[in-house]
Amino acid sequence: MVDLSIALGNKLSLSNPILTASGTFGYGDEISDIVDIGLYGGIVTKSLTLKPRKGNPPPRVVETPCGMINSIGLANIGVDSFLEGKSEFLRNYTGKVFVNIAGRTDLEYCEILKRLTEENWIDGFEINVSCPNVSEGGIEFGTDPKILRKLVLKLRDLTDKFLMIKLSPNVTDIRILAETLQEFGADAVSMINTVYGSAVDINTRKPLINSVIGGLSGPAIKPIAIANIIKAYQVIDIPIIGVGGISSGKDVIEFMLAGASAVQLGTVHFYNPLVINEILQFLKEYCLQNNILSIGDIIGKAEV
Ligand code: RRO
Repeated sequence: MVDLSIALGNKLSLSNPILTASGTFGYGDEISDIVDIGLYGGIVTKSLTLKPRKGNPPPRVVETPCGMINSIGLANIGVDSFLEGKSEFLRNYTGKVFVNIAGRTDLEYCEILKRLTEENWIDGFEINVSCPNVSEGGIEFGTDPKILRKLVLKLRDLTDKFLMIKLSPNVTDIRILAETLQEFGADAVSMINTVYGSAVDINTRKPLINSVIGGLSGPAIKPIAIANIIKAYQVIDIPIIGVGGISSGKDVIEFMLAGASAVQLGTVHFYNPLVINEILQFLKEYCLQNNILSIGDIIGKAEV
């Protein structure tokens, strides 16, 4: 028997360390007839804003070597429709529910959190301060430690629920931001959001993505995620949730050795939606073969 459960600090635990990454799984219901979402430790919703958003004009997704670039532009149904239309489904979900929140201002982040924090079926929040694709309310919250501190303090005041903040790799030193989050009360840090990327059609000479620059995800960014996790693990004690190009059980082990307590699967869902089955099988076999009783024992054990 292998124990795949993971405690994320003292506020909550997961039945296994695998979550869905925001933006790749909608609100869980859309995909539930294809994937057994109960197999995940939890799901992270698409970012929610106060009002619904249509997002950026197409083309807003393009395939690249070992990855994809997106510029969705925070398309989402908005907090009211989320509460009306998705709560019944998510209330009956057996894993943990993390709602990802994005705002244009501190006030907007706070307003959304206030509306959601009383809902007993929501286990925690992922605060998106790292969207590369919007002109307001994206990455600027997550690149300046002073702005980040102000936001986290306000959000911490409003909820006792699990509060994780998703950081961008598009910064000089992620350690300073991770330390800021720990100091000002975050329960966890998720990293990394997508990496700035672009692509140009050599015949039309036009960018392959309408907004020209988008966010690169998929296996191409895995080494970037691992490097950032190794750096952050050296300076913080709160759990790190690893995300960025994970496509196999082997990748999950690598992220956990680097310092991640849990991980999120994103882009892999677009080409292998049933990957969770393979990953859980691999994790159990890896633990058995290496005499690991509890998978949590490997967190941060890379000899770096
Ligand atoms: O919606 C998006 O364009 C988007 C978001 Br909110 C994000 O956080 N990361 C990303 O790559 N795309």
